[in-house]
Amino acid sequence: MRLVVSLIGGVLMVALGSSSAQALATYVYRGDNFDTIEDDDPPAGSYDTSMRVTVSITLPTELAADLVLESVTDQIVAATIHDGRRSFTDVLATFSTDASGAIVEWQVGTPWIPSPQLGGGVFTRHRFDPPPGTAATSDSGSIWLDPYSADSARIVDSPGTWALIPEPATALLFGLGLLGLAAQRAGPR
Ligand SMILES: [Ca+2]
Repeated sequence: MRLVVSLIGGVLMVALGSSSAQALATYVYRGDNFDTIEDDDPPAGSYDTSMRVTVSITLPTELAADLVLESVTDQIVAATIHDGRRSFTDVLATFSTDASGAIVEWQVGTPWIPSPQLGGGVFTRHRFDPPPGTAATSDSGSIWLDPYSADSARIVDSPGTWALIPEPATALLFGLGLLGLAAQRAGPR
């Protein structure tokens, strides 16, 4: 059994080594809670101040350094944007990054969904517009009916945070590889 575990671990380590160049990069956004709610009836239900915009975007590689409002929409491997009530997988994303590749500006959202169907969308934006240093920041979710009836939620001037998380499959392989190594070291001398 120990030998089998060691062999599996070794194979996984080799697989990890050969595929690391293609490791995916997933960026996760957590907005701050909405502070402004508008509620009509219809639509049924309401946003509330426990809700927020959250985003997950998986790209083929980590973002390059020093991007300036660069669209990555065409590179998205998988994405979800959620406003507390609805989730969407059709996502538009534009980023600026600093010298270390960290996200410093963004415009991320769903394409606008037109009325008279259940329309609306989700949006997070943190962007520095001229004059330099002037931040325009807002997160919002909305559900629209035609005509003139809408639920919406937003928070202004309170940007959330982005985090780069390990691609799950890669992390799993890495963990199994470490287990294999540990089993080898614990084996008979
Ligand atoms: Ca409502």
